[in-house]
Amino acid sequence: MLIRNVHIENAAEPSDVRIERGVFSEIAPLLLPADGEQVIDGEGNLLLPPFVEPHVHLDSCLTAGTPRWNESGTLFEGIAIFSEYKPRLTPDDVKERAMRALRMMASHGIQHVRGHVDVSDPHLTALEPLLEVRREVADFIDVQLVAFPQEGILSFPDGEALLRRAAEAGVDAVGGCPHIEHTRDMGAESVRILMDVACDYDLLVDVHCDEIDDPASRNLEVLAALALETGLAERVTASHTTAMGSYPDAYASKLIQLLVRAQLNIISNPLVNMHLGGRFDTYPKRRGLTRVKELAEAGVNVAFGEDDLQDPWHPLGNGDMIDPVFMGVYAAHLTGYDQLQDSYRFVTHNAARALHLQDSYGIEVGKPGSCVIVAAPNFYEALRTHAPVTHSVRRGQLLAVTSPAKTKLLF
Ligand code: 17E
Ligand code: FE2
Repeated sequence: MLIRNVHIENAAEPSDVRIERGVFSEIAPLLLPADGEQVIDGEGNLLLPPFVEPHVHLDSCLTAGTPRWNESGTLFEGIAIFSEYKPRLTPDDVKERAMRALRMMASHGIQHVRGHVDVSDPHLTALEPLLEVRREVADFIDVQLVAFPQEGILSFPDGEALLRRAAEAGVDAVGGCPHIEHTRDMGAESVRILMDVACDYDLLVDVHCDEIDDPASRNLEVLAALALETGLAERVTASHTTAMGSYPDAYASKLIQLLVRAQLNIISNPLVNMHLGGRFDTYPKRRGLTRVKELAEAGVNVAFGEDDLQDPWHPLGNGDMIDPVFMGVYAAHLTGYDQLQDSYRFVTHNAARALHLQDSYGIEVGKPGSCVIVAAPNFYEALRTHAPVTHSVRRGQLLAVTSPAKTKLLF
């Protein structure tokens, strides 16, 4: 396959890109098509590596309104509603919704997903169907699954045993929810337990950590200290960490240094954090986000996720990574020109790094020939115009094509 006339990752000059046997084989200013070679005209548009959705809940997606809508907009009402939904979960229901959500994501150029599966369920109903989905979608999307103890490891009956059962069943990563545990001590202990499980099963770690507007919620320091101590380091991710938006500056500064040393990844979910955060404030009202800009400037790897597509924690969401970036650059004050141009990294390279995909990810000769064409000459324009992904190519195969909408002014 030959992709002609594309600007690779905001490059000023256009290039041509060849993919052979599923791998990028040539990148040059001008390449001529071989006999019978499939040619895609990039029309001077932007070529990026595929979008990566590093944080989404595949078991709850597309359930919004059942059994009821989250009217308070709090994390806690969301948890209560999904716990009411859990008895209705069936393998078919989980599979059908997850499949539909993954196809939506694929239509927007996402080719890698990290999905959380709630294991605060004595029957682990959602786990087996999602393991099946992971296998069934492998040709169009890579899925990692995280065992996520939504209602706690110590505060939910048999929480640790359920986590270990999920690890045994073949998840890719171990999660936690320490700020939801009954006490601070239990929160810290839950982090120790989940790190033990990760070490025992040689898994990645991705913890819903300190997702609360409470400056006293400080489980991230425990996670980072253990990441350093165990050597799991860059295999560890903390998601949300919204309490950091409420920490005093002196403490935040000390913590950020620890995160840098521990090589921890941070995943922020700007849409859902803005939606759920600040709900207990009158005025001034907090934004609900972690310190995205300060973390990134200090050298911490920060990625953005969408978190939810139409479920008790997010009434909207459609699997388009432009949305969390758009919200994120406003909420985190990353609206300088270069910051806007570079912001695609939150949902491409940075997210790939959090998912440990580096070796197989990126537009470079010798790497898997996977990429997306976005209908804009650079990412600044893509963000401004909410440009669609016109082509999603995976290992040299065209997966999805979208025609941009055209408006004719009738005056
Ligand atoms: N569960 C949780 O604890 N936090 C979230 N943001 C979601 C589910 C979506
Ligand atoms: Fe989440």
